Amino acid sequence: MSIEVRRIRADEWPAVRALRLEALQDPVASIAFLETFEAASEQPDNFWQERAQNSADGYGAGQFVAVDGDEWVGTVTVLRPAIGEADFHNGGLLTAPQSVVVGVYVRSTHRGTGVISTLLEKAAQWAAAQGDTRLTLTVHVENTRAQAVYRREGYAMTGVAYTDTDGREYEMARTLDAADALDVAPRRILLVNGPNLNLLGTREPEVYGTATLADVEELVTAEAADLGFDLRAMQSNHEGALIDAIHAAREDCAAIIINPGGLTHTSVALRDALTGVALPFADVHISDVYAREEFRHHSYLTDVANVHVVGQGIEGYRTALRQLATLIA
Ligand code: CA2
Repeated sequence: MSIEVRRIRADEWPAVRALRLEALQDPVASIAFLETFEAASEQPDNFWQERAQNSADGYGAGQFVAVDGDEWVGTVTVLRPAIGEADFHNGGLLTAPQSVVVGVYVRSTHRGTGVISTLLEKAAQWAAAQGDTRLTLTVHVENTRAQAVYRREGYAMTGVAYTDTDGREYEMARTLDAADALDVAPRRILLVNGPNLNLLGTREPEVYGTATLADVEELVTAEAADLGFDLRAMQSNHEGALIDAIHAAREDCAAIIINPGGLTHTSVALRDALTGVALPFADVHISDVYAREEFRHHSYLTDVANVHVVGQGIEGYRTALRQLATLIA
């Protein structure tokens, strides 16, 4: 049996709903859930679409599924309430980053096969990769089988108990450290080129040279491969699209190389996106901006960039990548 555990995609919401409804009808598993089959089955499509969307992308929540062939046989979701948000177990506000495991389910045909262990491991890796240091869950006091599974997976009773609609629940927790994230440490780099860089090689060769954007992407892809990294390249003339790509990199990239084009000199939003995702990044400029007009001397990125390269033509991307690679190797 070869089981793959992976994060769901947003367009898989019908399968998310089907598995959830299956879990809620399972007399053994349903004890673990805080909603009823009846209530869940009445939810409209957009409820499931939103739920899948929220846990398919970004770093606020992640839902993972165990897939056997093309059948979904298990799932786990990790919720990551932000610091300052309500701590839904302890009342009060969260004061430290921590993730909460919810919605654990393995289809009866696959129980006792190690699927739960792989799912929980994936949950822990993902949470650790987001920088969380503690993973908690709650388990029904009568669900001794699940308690034993969680104990085997490194969770211990915290001594905290709650009473909710289903009765009494114990809280269990495990700590996470950087080593937990190692297996999922991405070996991918995002290359971002901003407005007008699609015109490279077509105009102003005296400033930007004759190489095209495709040449840049090819050069960086080859250099990244030599250094053991995959490269994802994107270019956009739209600030929001660049910001979305930067946010998405949080999910699966180790670092970012960016030439923000003219936005270098104007965009606080781009600066906030780059500092927000907290990935190491290189700020690259083909021309020597300091030898050009005064307005190109100021950058919103230089002081927060890990690597800053100017005036080396498109070779500057290679320089930036090599320097960046030393920081993430
Ligand atoms: O030197 C760089 O790489 C720049 O980031 C390029 C930006 C410029 O606004 C920055 O000050 C410095 C402009 C990119 C426009 O690229 C073109 C390429 C060929 C033809 C026309 C524009």
